Amino acid sequence: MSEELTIRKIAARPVMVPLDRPIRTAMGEIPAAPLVLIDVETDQGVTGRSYVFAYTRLALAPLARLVAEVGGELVGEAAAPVERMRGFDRRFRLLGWHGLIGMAVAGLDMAFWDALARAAGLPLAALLGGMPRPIQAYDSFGILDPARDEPAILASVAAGFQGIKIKIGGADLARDLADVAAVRSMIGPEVALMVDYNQSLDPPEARRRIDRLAAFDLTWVEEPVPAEDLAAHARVRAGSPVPVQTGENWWFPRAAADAIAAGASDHAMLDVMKIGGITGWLEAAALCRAACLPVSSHGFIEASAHLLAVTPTALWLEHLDKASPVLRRPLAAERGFVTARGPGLGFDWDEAAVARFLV
Ligand code: SMN
Ligand code: MG
Repeated sequence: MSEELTIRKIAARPVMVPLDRPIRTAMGEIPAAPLVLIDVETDQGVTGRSYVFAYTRLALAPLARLVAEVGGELVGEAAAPVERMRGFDRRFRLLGWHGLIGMAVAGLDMAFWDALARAAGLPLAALLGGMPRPIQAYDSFGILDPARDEPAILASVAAGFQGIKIKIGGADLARDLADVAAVRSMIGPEVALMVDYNQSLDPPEARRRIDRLAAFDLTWVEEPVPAEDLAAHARVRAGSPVPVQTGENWWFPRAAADAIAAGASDHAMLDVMKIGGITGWLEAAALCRAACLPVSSHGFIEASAHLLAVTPTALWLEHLDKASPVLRRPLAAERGFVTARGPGLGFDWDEAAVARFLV
């Protein structure tokens, strides 16, 4: 067996992927998923793949360009993610790497890990020393129109999901209460219910609303206040009758360490892109374990299923699908559980669909 994989070529393709359910949040709507599809070809014939999510179409072309430019500098280097991460830390230390740079770095990291696991003929979870195992998933909804969305929520519960998340905060407390009450009565007392404010409140308003929502037995209240304001999260959390969840906007493991130190959250919700790829997730998961924080995932179903399988304090996988239309064999939930699949991260592009959605 050869000792290393050498990067031959890195391609980045921007696509706009239609969403079954547009992502409606208190801070704006995402009608379709702007994704950059990354292919890392190696001299050994193995190709590593990943995708990153640009949130807004405005960021899509610049992100694809950045992945290609950063990738261009790596030709001839080993597809060794920990080594490459060390190189990125030097390369971008002066600029700083929140934002697009960090997204590009994370996407490349994921593709390198995919290549390594494929070269070993293993699912990523197995390469990391674990085993793919069923992870309980909650189905993730946006801001609701309760009458219109009731069939979809009932269908999720009928399909076996043991948790449902909705977004709230688009209007006043009365509307939050009405939406939460409606969903609690649709799903019954046994199914977990989470709510997500997407950073839309200030601490006093957050406490006022959470105190009233507590009657609905919520599993967590997510990002009630701006994500980077760790002190505000800590203030809301102190004495909150509902556990606070945050983390999808932690950029790299350092931000996880800062949030833990600030006592900002009862839970951790890691986004494999913003946390710094597979390498960043593993470091953040170790911090969360040491701090006894349960870890759930944010988006990126395929990679998260592998990572939660090796995360000591794994709790929930967020079932929020952005990529299925461009994947050859989309990873589906079964009776409310998602089990990672190999080889590698376990996906290949449906090239006909990619051609249709290419920007
Ligand atoms: C979310 C926000 C933006 C895009 C995707 C998902 C969200 C969540 O906060 O938790 O699902
Ligand atoms: Mg969220």
